[in-house]
Order: sequence, then C-alpha cells, then structure tokens
Amino acid sequence: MKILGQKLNRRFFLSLFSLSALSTFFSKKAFGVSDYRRDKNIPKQYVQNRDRPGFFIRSANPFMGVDVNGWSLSVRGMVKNPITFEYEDLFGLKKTSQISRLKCVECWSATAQWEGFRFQEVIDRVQPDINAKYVYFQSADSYYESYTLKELVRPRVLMVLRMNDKPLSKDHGFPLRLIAPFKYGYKNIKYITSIEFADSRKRNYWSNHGPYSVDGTIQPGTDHPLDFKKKPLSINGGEVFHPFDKRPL
Ligand SMILES: Nc1nc2c(c(=O)[nH]1)N[C@H]1C(S)=C(S)[C@@H](COP(=O)(O)O)O[C@H]1N2
Ligand SMILES: [Mo]
Repeated sequence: MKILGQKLNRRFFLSLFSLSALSTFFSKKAFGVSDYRRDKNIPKQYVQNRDRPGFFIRSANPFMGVDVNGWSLSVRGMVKNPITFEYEDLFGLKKTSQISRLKCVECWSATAQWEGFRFQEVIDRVQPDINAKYVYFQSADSYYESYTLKELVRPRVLMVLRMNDKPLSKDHGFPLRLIAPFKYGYKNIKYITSIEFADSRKRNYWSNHGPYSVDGTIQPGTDHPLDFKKKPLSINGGEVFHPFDKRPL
C-alpha cells in the first residue's frame, strides 16, 4: 500500500502516531503501549530494534534480556499435567534442527540454523484437554502471541534453544523462542516464559497494536532478503525459500 508515494510499512505507520497530536496526549503511546522505537537514548545494553548485518533485531519493548537463573517455563491451562520446566530440563526433550528463513513484515528476511524441540514434545508431557484448541504464549519482555494447536504441530514449527550452533543470543530470544517459518516474524515470539492451553484465542501483540493479521501467514508479494545482495525477490507466500536456501529433507 502506498501513501504519498511512501510504502506503508510499520515504521511509517508508527511515525504517524509519533507525529500526531495524539502522541502528546498519550505521551508517546501507540495503541496504548509505549513506543520506544525511535528513542535514540536507550542504553546499548538493552535489546532494541537494530539493523544488524546478517540478521536484524526486532524488539517491541527495549529489554535487558533474561537471566536464566530467574527463568522458568510454565506450561498450564487446559492440560492434565501442568509442568514448570527449568532451562536444563528443556535439553532433555528430543532435539531437532532445521535451516529456515524468518521474514519480517518490514520486508527483510534472513536464514539461520535453528535447534530445539517440536511442540509435540510439550503436548506429550502436559496432555491437553480435547477442547484446548488454542495456545497462548507470553514472554519476559511483555510480548505475547496466540496460535491454534493445529498450527503448532505443523512440520518445521520449532521451539528453539540454539541458533547457528550457539545458545540463542540475548538479541534473538534467549533462552527460548518459537520459529514458525510460514508466519511473519512477529508471530515468532522470543523470550517465552509461559505456554497456556485454552479453548479460545487470546491476544496477539502486533495484530492488537497495528494493521497486522492475527494469523500472520506470509502473503504472496516481494521479499527483500538481507543475504541476497539487497535485490528484491518475488515470493509465492507461505514459507519463503530462495534459490540458495537449503530445502527441508
Ligand atoms: N518477545 C518478543 N518476541 C518477538 C518480538 C518482540 O519484540 N518480543 N518481535 C517480533 C518480530 S516483529 C520479529 S520480526 C522477530 C524478529 O526476531 P529477531 O529479533 O531474532 O530477528 O521477533 C518477533 N518476536
Ligand atoms: Mo517483525
């Protein structure tokens, strides 16, 4: 979509709010959440939006990162066996790895090797009720996303602990994130702290704050991958592959 010749992307959309009279009333709040995105005074040690070569960083709320000593993963809601996992416990689950591309609605994408466990590992342990058709994720930086349970058992959806042969970095979601390659980046929640099974859909961060779909499936259009010499490429929608990407076996 173009307005006054400018592509309507998230940055432009949010800039409307910072420019508008509304922002003086709500003191830099976009849709009821503080908008730190353009704040140049945030200290370096915070995770913040950064256009890092190779893999950009996107963080809705500047965040110091997770201290694993105070972290646990609570799995609860409509399940027979609610469980709290410590970080080490997650390494006891069956490991899988894949190379897949993460594509942001801001029109960049990048690949990495991701390692973690399938959502089925969680399902097997907590045993959801038959009516638990939705799953709600919350994270340490006050981000949240909902999925249908069905989507989470699709091939190549991964609960990720390691990226490119190292534990996830503070920027990319340590200690645990979700990677669903057929969904836009905003569904790929980082810093997960809780997983709740429910019979109805709960909130979704970017679709509650901007013009983004709840479902977040990648639509046909144009992709601007970081690793393809900045040339835009047309995509068919769904999981994005480029000629140089490794395909699933
Ligand atoms: N907890 C949390 N998860 C998040 C975000 C966030 O701000 N907080 N940003 C999302 C967006 S918009 C994108 S594009 C990807 C970016 O992942 P990256 O920072 O590892 O590149 O993370 C997603 N997951
Ligand atoms: Mo994003």
